[in-house]
Amino acid sequence: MKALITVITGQDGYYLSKLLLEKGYEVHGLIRRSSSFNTSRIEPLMSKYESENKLKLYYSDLLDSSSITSLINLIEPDEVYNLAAQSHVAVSFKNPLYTSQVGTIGVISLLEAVKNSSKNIKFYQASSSEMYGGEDDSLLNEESQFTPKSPYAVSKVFAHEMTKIYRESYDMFAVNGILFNHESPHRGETFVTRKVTKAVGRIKQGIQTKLTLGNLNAFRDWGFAGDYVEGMWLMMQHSSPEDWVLATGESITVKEFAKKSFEAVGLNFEDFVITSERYLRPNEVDFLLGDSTKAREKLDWSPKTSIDELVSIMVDSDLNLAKKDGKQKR
Ligand code: NAP
Ligand code: G4F
Repeated sequence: MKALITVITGQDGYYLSKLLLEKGYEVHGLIRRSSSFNTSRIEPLMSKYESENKLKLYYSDLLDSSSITSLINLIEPDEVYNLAAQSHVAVSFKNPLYTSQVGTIGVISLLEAVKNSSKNIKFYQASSSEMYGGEDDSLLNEESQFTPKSPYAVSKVFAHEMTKIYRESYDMFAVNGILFNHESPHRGETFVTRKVTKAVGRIKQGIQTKLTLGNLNAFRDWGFAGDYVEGMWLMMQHSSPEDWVLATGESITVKEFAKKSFEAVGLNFEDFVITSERYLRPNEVDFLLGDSTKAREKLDWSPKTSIDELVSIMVDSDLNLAKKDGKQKR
């Protein structure tokens, strides 16, 4: 089996490519040109699988439709996983055009290339719980209404609906995975969980003194990214193409996540966390709680990692990184 992952260098790109390589797939991954190295997450996979020709990397960009079409025709993958997005909600308010271009035109380029291929290719679109808008404390499933609150969320609704249109119009195996927040030691450092656990490690090691956050009262349903990529793969193996929610079914506030993280190293959250308007958003998603009954029943998928285990995995990893950093500085 051949999979194409657009793109492979992000958090989910790492966990998904690892899963597929371990399953014996040939993995083809898009990377973007950057002025500095951007493959740090996948380097362990590159050293293990590139020499066996099981992992192949290609420079591209979702906005370069000619390159996307050429690569689909060259690789002829069995499955395409579209993970590419300007995925930071706060940044999407600052860069609405770019966020929207990648999330709309970029996704159509990919859908067109898949549709026009002579091969029957399955397509996965990374949809998001952010599309719901989180206006009240209801449990959200595949039937719940979307009320997007950011340029990011609007572009995800567009891509979600377009994926459905291609599925219904052209009989394509095209699925939307509506994933609630999922985190890991490989999470980008500007998302709140990783920002917290990185700071906890550094404060514990004496190389940082304070942590500045924004809204502490937002609720999120946080799971572990390693569990969620298994759900993505299961959706692609199901007998029919459908839309699926992946979530833990538990929601806690940013404040509770931060408290747990500081407690994990014996520190008190109140002694270190301050808040600043700088990190508030023009429009906030207050409450997200997912109901993944459909995936549990029809895909036999369930999250294996509890919120306390997730905190522990992330804090341990960031504490180790801070120890190394501290040694280098001495
Ligand atoms: P991530 O680490 O930010 O990865 C997103 C990837 O998109 C990055 O590798 C980035 O490339 C790439 N990208 C950005 N602009 C691009 C462009 N113009 N062309 C091609 N690639 C581009 O995010 P993630 O957490 O792994 O999330 C993966 C996908 O799932 C994203 O679409 C995200 O919106 C969606 N999602 C995530 C969550 C979550 O909680 N993690 C929940 C629901 C949905 P670089 O590596 O070069 O920057
Ligand atoms: O970690 P966040 O930036 O994630 P957010 O906005 O929920 O989006 C993530 O999950 C979505 C799925 O629902 C994905 F689609 C999306 O791509 C991304 O992966 O913020 C979480 C909450 C927000 O309410 C934010 O206002 O934390 C709050 N927050 C408080 N202080 C902060 C901070 N967020 C960030 N990034 N940085 C802060 O200092």
